[in-house]
Amino acid sequence: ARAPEAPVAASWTAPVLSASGDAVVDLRESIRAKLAFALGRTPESARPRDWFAATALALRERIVAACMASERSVPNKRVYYLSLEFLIGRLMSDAMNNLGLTETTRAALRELGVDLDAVQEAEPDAALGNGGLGRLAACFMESMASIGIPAMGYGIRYDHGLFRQSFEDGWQREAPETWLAEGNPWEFARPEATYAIGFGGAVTMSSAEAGVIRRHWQPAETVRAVAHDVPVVGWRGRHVNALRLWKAEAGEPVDLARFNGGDHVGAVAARMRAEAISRVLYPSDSSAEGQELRLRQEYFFTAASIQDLVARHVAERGDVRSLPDHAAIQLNDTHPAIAVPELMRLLLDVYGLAWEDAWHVTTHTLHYTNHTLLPEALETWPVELMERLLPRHMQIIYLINWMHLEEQAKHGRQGSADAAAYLAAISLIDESHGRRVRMGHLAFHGARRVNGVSALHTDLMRSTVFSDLHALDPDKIVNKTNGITFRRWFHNANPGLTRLAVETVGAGVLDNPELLRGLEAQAEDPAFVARYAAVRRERKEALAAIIAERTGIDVDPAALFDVQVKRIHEYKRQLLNIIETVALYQAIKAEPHRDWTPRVKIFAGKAAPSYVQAKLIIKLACDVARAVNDDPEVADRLKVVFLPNYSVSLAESIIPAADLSEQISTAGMEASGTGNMKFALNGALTVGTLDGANIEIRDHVGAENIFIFGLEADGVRARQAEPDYAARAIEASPRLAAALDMIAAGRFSPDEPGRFRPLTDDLRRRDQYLLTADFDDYWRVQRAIDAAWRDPRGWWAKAIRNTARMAWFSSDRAMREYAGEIWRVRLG
Ligand code: Z57
Repeated sequence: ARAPEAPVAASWTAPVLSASGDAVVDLRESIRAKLAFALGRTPESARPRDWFAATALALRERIVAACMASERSVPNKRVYYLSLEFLIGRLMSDAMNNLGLTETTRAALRELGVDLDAVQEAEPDAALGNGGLGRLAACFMESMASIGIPAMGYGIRYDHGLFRQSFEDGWQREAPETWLAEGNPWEFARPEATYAIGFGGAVTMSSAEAGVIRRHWQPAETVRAVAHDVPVVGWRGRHVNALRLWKAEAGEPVDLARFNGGDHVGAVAARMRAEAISRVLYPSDSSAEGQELRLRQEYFFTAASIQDLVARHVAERGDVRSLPDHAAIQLNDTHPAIAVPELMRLLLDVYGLAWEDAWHVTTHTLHYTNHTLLPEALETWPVELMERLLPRHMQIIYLINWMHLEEQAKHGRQGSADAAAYLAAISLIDESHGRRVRMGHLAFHGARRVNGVSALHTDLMRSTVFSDLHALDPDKIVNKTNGITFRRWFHNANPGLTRLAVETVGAGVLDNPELLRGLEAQAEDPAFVARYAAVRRERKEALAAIIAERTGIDVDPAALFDVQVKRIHEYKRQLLNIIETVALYQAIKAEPHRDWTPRVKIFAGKAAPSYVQAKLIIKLACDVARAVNDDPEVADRLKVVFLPNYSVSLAESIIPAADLSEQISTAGMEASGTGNMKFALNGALTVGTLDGANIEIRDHVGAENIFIFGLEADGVRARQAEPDYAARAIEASPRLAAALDMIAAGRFSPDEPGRFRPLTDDLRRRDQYLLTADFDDYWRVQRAIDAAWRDPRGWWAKAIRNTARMAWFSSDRAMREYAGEIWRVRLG
C-alpha cells in the first residue's frame, strides 16, 4: 500500500550514520542471525512478520548501543510523563530514520531477497490510545528524545489496545485488537523493576516519636506492577529515552492456601482480577469512564510510576526532600491525578515527612495538563468508591481539602450565602449530586503549573471551569499550544515532499523546520509548483489504491480530496459535513450539467462502542455514501468514502494525500486538535472554525490561506441562550431544511425509513453543537473552496504557503517551552 521511497538517506544523515557498504553487511548479518537464533526460522519459511521481528531486533541492538551512550551520567533533572495513553503506532520507521538507517536497512533486506515496504506493513500498530491525547503523548516522547530532554514516559502495557473497527452493512463492529499476539520485539521486560500496588483494606494508626501519629495502610489486595521498557530513539540517534509500561500480575501466582483449601475457583478468580487491570484500553475519548476497573487502572499505573521514580531519586540523591530539584512530573489529563495523594502518602507514611514538607515537595514536583472543558469528560469519582478502594488516599484528600478551604475562609470569605457557594465551587468534593471527588480540582491544587493546549483553550480554562481557582493563583495556568513531531508526520509519512524541501532549502531543514519558510519564495514558481503537485498526485494515487482495496470504491485522484479523519464525536460535527454532502448531492441532481468541482469526501474514525449517536452518524455516512456513489447522475462529481479501522498508520497514508482538511468543531469545544497541524504541514488547506489551535494556524499561515467559517466561541454561548435557536435556523435555511427532510424521510435508509430520526429530531429540538447555526456559512465557504480549486495556481500557492509557515507547530517547540517554563530542565 506504500509507494517505494526514493533514496534520500545519503544527504539526510550524519556521515557516521550513512549507508556505507560495511553497515549494510553488518545489518544484513545481524538480521540473518536474529531470524535464525532469536526466532528459530529459516529464510525460506519466514513470513513478513518474521522478517519484521528480526529487523526490529537488529535495530533494537543498535538503539541499545546509543542508549548506553546517553545513560553514561546521571542527569541533573528528569521529566516523567504520566499518561494512561501512548498512541505510538508503528515504531520501525521512527527507529530507522532517527538512526539514519533507512537506506541501510532497505539494502540489507534487499540482499536477503526481502522488500522493506512489505516488512514495514507487517508491523502491528501499538494502539495504546484513543485519539489526540494519546498521540500527543507519543509525539512528545519522540521530541523529548530528539532534543535531548532526559525523560521517561509511564503508562500501561495493555494486552489489547484500541479495538479493531469493521463495518457490517454500514454499522460499526468492534473486534479485539491483538498487537502482542506474536510478541513485541521492541520491548525489554524488566522483572527486577516490580512494585506491589495495594487496593482496599484499612488504615491503622501508631504513635511514633514525640507523640506524632503515623498512619499505615493495610491493603486487602496487592497487585504486582512489572516494568516493560520500549526505547524511544531521538533524531540522529543522539539520545534515547524509555517508555515504561506496567503490566499487572497477581501478587501470588495462585493463592496457594486457598487453592490447597479446595477453593480452586476463588484462587484463580483473584488472579484474574489482578491481571484484568492491564488487559484492555478503555475505548472512550473525551468522555469520562465511571467504572471501578478504570479507577484501578489509574491508581495502578500512577502508584507504580511514583514508587519507581521516588526510588530512583532516593538511590541517586539520598534524600527525598530534593525531589523537586531533580524530577518534574507531568500529569497528562486527570487520569493520573491520584498522584497527588499517592506522593503525599509515600512522603508522609513511608518517608515520615511532616505534612507541610510533604505538601511542598508534592506541589513543586507535579504539573497538570488539561485537555478538555467538555463537562462529560471531567472526571469525578464517588467518594464511597474511593473510600473502599483507596482509604488512605481519601483521608489525605479530605485533609488537603480541609486546609485549602480553611485557607480561603481565613481570607475573609466566611459567613454569607455567597461564601458558601464560593467554597462549594472550589472544593475538591462536589456535593451537588452525591459526593464525588473532582479530579481536575485535585490535580489543579496539587500542581505547580497547570496548562491548556491552545491559546483559546487556556483562556477558556481561566474564564470558565477553573475561574475561581485561577483567581487564587493567577500565575498557575499557562498556555502550551500542542505540536506534532515532524519526523513522523513529515519526513517519514511524506518522504517525497521532504525530499523536495531538502532539495529546495537544504538538508538543514531536517534539523530546523524554520527553514521551511524558504519554500515561500517558490510558491508561484511553475517548476516548483509542478514538483509539489506531483508529490501530492503520487500520494493521492496511493490512497486511491488503498480505498479501492478496502472499500471497493473507485475514486479519481484528480478530484479534490476532502478529508475528515478523527474520532467520531458530536462536537467534532462529522454530521455537519454529511449534511453538507447531502445538500451538495441535491444541488448536483437539480443542475446535473453545471461544472461542479469533482470531490471525494473521505471519512475515517472510530466511535466509542457505547456511543449510540456517534455510531448512528457512521451509519448515516455509509448510507449516504452508498446512495451517492451508486447514482449515475452524479457520476464522478461526488464520491463518499468511509475507510474502516482508522489508525496512526492509516493516518500516515491519508494525510499526505489530502487537499482539504476538515476541522469543523463547534467553537470552544476542541481544546486544540493536532490532526489540523499534520494536514496543514503537508499542504492541505483547512476548512475550519475559530476553535482550538485552528486560530493559531490561521495566524501562522495567513487568513488568505485558510477557509474560516462559523460562530466564534462567544457567539456560540450567546446563541445557546436564545430560545428555539435550532428550529428558527432551519426555518431560515431552505437548503438545510431540504437536506434534513431528505434524511428524515428515509431516502438513504429505504429499508428502515425512521432510522435517522434520532439525529434529525435532535437537530430540530436541541442541536447542542449548533450545526444549524453554522450550516449556511459552511455551505458558503465550501463553494468558495470549489472556486479556489478551479484556479490551480492560486490553490498550490496557498498549499505551499501552508507547508512553509507551519514550523512553529513542531512538538520540539512545544517541548522546549515545557522544558523552559514548566519543568525548568536543561536540554541534553
Ligand atoms: C482526548 O483525545 C483529548 C482530550 C481529552 O480530554 C480526552 Br479524555 C481525550 C484531546 C482533545 O480533544 C484535542 O482537542 C487535543 O488536541 C488533544 O486531546 C491533545 O491535547
